[in-house]
Amino acid sequence: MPANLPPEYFEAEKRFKQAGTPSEKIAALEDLLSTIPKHKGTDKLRADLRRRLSQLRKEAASKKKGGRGDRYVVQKEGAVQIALVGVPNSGKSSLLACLTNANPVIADYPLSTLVPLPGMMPFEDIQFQLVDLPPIGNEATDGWVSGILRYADAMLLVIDLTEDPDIQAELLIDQLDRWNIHLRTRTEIRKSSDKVPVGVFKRTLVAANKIDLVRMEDDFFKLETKYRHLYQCIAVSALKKENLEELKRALFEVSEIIRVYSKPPGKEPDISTPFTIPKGSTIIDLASFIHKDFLFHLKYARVWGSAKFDGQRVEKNHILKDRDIVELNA
Ligand SMILES: Nc1nc2c(ncn2[C@@H]2O[C@H](COP(=O)(O)OP(=O)(O)OP(=O)(O)O)[C@@H](O)[C@H]2O)c(=O)[nH]1
Ligand SMILES: [Mg+2]
Repeated sequence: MPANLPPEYFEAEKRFKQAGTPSEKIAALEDLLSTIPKHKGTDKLRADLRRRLSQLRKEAASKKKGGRGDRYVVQKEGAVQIALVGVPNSGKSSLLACLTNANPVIADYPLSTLVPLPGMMPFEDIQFQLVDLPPIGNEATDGWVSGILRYADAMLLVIDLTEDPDIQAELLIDQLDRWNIHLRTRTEIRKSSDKVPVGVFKRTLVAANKIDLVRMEDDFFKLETKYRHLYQCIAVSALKKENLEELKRALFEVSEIIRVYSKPPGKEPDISTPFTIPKGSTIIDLASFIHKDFLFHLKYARVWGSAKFDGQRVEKNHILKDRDIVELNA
């Protein structure tokens, strides 16, 4: 056991030991992992815990229908999994219907969505998976909904502009915080003395829906002014299909991924199916993403796009940019 673990580790460890259902165990273990400082001395502990986490996730996925908290698991597809989060009737299902190929129930009564429904949203040459969910704050579904949220890559908060939008946003953020699901803010700058909250951190975007029913200047700007330093806010109308292209682009940006096309040496690049990797990834990251063996055998790489000139040989720590074409030479 490394000597310099913070007190939060021991609190989280206690909760992990007390966790009952598989989904509680997964949640507690994720929290536990987030408390461990990253350095050489903790490598082994983190690796051990990650192995246990992946084992628990596998068990939960193979069960699918189980106890309270793990009734549903949505298998990830596409570049990023984005969960729709909102109060009843805010328009989550309506947005899913106009952004993806899915056909959810849309109704003017609250609690019309009862089970998770994924749909694929095309954006340029990649696909995002959106997951429609029942509203937050419903005791019957909150258990498994929170389980899905912890596992998703990003959150799309869907706010109904006709119903006290800033109270809705506050309510959602507070509830997520209570589940130790924290919305990652735009700047995320912390002083070293700040206590880092236990839990998972999610990329977040706010879709302020039903702009067709309210005045942009009054209702949307009020919400935006309050939250724009934390999360990007986009005014949309699912009903009138307004601003949906902006919403898609913002989802791409908030996802912080880049597209990279691979080019076999001496051949044309494959520009039909890009690899999607995190922003800031290097040649080494790309090679290990494609195949571990690549990493060991990689001799050099050429890049078209972010290099000074096309086809330039670059260092292995060269940082890739969206839409780069890369030739890996083993
Ligand atoms: N005017 C207007 N109505 C909308 C818009 N988006 C959704 N609605 C309406 O709002 C109501 C609720 O929409 P849903 O998409 O079912 O809302 P939801 O968030 O999925 O609701 P739950 O699943 O019950 O949480 C329906 O009557 C929709 O037609 C919009 O942009 N403008
Ligand atoms: Mg719905």
